[in-house]
Amino acid sequence: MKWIVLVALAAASVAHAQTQWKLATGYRAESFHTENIAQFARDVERATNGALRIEVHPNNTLLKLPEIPQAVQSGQVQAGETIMTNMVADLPIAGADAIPFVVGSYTDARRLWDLQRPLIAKHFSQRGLMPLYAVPWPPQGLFTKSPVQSPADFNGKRMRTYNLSTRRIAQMLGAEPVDVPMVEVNQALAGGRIDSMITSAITGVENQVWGQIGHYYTINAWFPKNIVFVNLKAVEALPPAVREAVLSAAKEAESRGWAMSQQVAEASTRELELKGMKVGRISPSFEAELKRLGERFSREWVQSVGNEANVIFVPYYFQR
Ligand code: PCA
Repeated sequence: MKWIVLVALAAASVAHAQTQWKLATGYRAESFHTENIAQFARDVERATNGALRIEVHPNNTLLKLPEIPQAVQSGQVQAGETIMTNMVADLPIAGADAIPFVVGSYTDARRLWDLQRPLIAKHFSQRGLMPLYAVPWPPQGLFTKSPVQSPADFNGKRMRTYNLSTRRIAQMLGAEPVDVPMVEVNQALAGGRIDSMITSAITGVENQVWGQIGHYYTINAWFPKNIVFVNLKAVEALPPAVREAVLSAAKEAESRGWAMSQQVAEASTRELELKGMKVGRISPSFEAELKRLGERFSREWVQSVGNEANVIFVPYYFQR
């Protein structure tokens, strides 16, 4: 009996020395974002000699993508990843990177993130969260079953959306928004539930959309970012050296992730073409119409955010 108690005590003290975090994401393990997270977790484990282990749960297995921020906030899991624009209802400033045609390159995306980050950190900390790093998806392009010439071609058609921001854009185009998680796009297409979508080339590749969708227009509409974050109390509970190791691995994950995104952007657009899709530009008149829609979206967004929008966009345009 005594032995059993001793063994149990020893096991408890080992468990105490090693902290285990669960990190939930809604994207597939093979997704470049998730591969980057897995590398981050390995880096943390190595740098801390196993004092902190981060267990990655991809593909909506532990939590569905939209539930992740709340679950990390409540401490149900210690860490998570979401697409920042998913948080726009609760945190309007997070929607800054889904405003169409504001960010046109990775350099712009970087400048936007540098300006956004302090505000995001402030709002996250008010919610008991801490951002670790953010990585953009490749630019958002337009996938359509049939060729499109103007917003009229979306009338009565169903457009796949992935959050509030994309839903509003679909409505502005006159399409019916249909929410489909990223990992179910292929099924939705096969089931005839969607006719078009705005997302990255890599999302088209991951879902092998070429069987169902013929056209990809490189409209470069926006560069949404995924953000990896952690429960503030969980960070504060770490010994200082371990905390430092997390922050330094996060910094590396951020620069590695941006490089991956850029590399993936080119490779996946080529891949769509290789699979026989028509990849190209939209007509200048359609582009002009889309830009007007973008401006309308941006006015609505600024109204929903208020003054903080200026904190980001005054310097963003001023430094250009
Ligand atoms: N892929 C994700 C989000 C943005 C992107 O490029 C999706 O389609 O859900």
